[in-house]
Amino acid sequence: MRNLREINLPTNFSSKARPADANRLATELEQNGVVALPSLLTDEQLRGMQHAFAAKLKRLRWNQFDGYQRTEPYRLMVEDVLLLDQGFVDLAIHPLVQEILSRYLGANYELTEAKGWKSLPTKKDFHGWHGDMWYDQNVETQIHREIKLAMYLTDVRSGAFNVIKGTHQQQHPHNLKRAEIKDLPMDRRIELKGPAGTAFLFDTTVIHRQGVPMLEPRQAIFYAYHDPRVRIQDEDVYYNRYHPLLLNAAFLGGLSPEDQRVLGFGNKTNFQPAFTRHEDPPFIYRAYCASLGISLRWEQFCERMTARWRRILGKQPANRY
Ligand SMILES: O=C(O)CCC(=O)C(=O)O
Repeated sequence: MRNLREINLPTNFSSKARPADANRLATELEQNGVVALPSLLTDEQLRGMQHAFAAKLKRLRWNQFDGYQRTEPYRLMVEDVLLLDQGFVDLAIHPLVQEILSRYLGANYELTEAKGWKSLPTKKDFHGWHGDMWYDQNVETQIHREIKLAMYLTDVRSGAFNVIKGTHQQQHPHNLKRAEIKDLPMDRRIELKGPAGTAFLFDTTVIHRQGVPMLEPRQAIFYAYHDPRVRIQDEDVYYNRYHPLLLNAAFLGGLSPEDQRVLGFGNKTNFQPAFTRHEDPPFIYRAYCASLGISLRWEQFCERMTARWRRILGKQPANRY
């Protein structure tokens, strides 16, 4: 198996993208379906992102407590990371990333999803070889192009992103069956281990997966770029997966018209007015809501009782704030 060091990995780039670098990296992406990027952010930007991401991972999102979402056993999901820190936005519209993407995806691509997750240690093979399904394969005959930009926020020594070089743009993306996996050219497998800040681009039709085993927790972000005019598969419309990006006004200073276009400013193509999730929340959610109502009423009762006793005993109420 090849590893990250064996695919060209330049060490440092200024924030100005040189056309020759972009050409070389776009060519490698075209050939292999994956390309490792040079260091795109400063240490300070990376630290800001790690700090903000770790804060979201402190607790499960609930009521007024912001946090991660958990819908599967081995990953804690952090949605809409562009809200969290300037670095996440700077990465999304980095000049070198834009130069490569416009070569590979054409002029109409946008950033359509920006999220990340903490993968928990496990030996379980829960996320097998696949290409990412996103467009409606019932109506779209063409194999559409989508690129993901990935960046590790922790050092990754196990459970790294795995990819089979050169398998992109050959078939509509799907989860591979056992028989297909048997025929994969495993001599072209690359495992992208690397320190925090390691970034790479891949065509999401390339056969890829999270590596097993995952021996220590891994934090990473994955941004998806594609043409938002392509019809999305029903499942993703149902869950409103490719909703317009949620952004933080504090991080949107100094954007060029092209940055704004990439971030989808003013594009309502995939906006679903008054969207709410279609499925009913599980029983545990209703139990939480009921217990919240009871605990709020109990709190109010206790406050009233305390106030009454203070009046009886002639004491001033304690300042709560
Ligand atoms: O988490 C990983 O390493 C794999 C990510 C992946 O399969 C995906 O983003 O489609």
